[in-house]
Amino acid sequence: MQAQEELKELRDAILEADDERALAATGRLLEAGVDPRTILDSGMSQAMFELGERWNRGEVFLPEVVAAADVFKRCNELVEPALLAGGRRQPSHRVVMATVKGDVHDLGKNIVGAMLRTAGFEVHDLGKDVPADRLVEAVRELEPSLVGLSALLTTTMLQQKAAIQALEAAGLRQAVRVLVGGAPVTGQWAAEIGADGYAPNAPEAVKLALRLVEGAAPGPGGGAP
Ligand code: B12
Repeated sequence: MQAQEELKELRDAILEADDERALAATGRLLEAGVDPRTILDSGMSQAMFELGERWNRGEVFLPEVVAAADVFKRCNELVEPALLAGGRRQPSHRVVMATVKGDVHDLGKNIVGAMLRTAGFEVHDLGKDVPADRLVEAVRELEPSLVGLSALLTTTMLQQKAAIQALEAAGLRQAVRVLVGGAPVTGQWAAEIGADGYAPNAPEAVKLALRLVEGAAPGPGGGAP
């Protein structure tokens, strides 16, 4: 099978929440030497995007989405080691990633974290549904160069603002660059809440992160910006 057909097979299998087929397609794509980023972007993420469209049209319901997200995670377990194996491994800047409070969507955050790791960042993932005070605590302790905040709901986008305000209140805002992302997030929103940048997807997030830390020396605290 050609890579394009195999990617379609992967998308179809995720949409049908058929884990056996999805894992087999992922395995074949990796064996064929297809770039793991292509598998993530053109295969797995596209399937979730299509699923969202179907959800909007009322063609699928929550249980189907839960099942597909589960298959996505299992495929990601195969892809992530391949992604990391191809990445740069030198010590670099530290990043703290989190999905904000009230939000349990973590597939996109995980991809961004994995791609940052391949670009040489040291990523500390706080998980999902992370309250601002836990983020503040982690920033104080880990002294990262960057913070990445993911939000997938229009309601939880507000928590990105709350997190930035909490960093400000703790006197830590100047010490880190804050990146925001997630399907409903825009550059305009990022500017409005005083974030340092927004990226629409993982490859762009890596470019942005590299740009933001450019010129800052990596150090024990992950490099001060
Ligand atoms: C999968 C999914 C779920 C899964 C999540 C599983 C998981 N472990 O993540 C489950 C079933 C749990 C779920 C639950 C809900 N969901 Co939901 N979900 C989705 C769906 C279909 C796909 C999201 C996804 O994983 N996409 C694939 C990943 C790879 O893409 P991504 O997350 O956008 O990430 C990329 C970029 O955004 C960016 N990025 C992401 N984070 C970051 C961070 C930084 C710093 C940067 C720079 C970039 C970046 O890079 C990523 C990689 O390229 C979306 C539809 C959609 N179009 O987004 C709805 C969607 C987000 N959900 C929606 C809703 C309503 C819900 C529920 C409220 C449903 C309910 N009634 O319970 C709950 C909310 C639960 C909660 N409190 O969070 C709505 C949101 C509507 C809105 N405007 O607010 C959507 C849009 C679907 C719809 N009907 O329109 N959901």
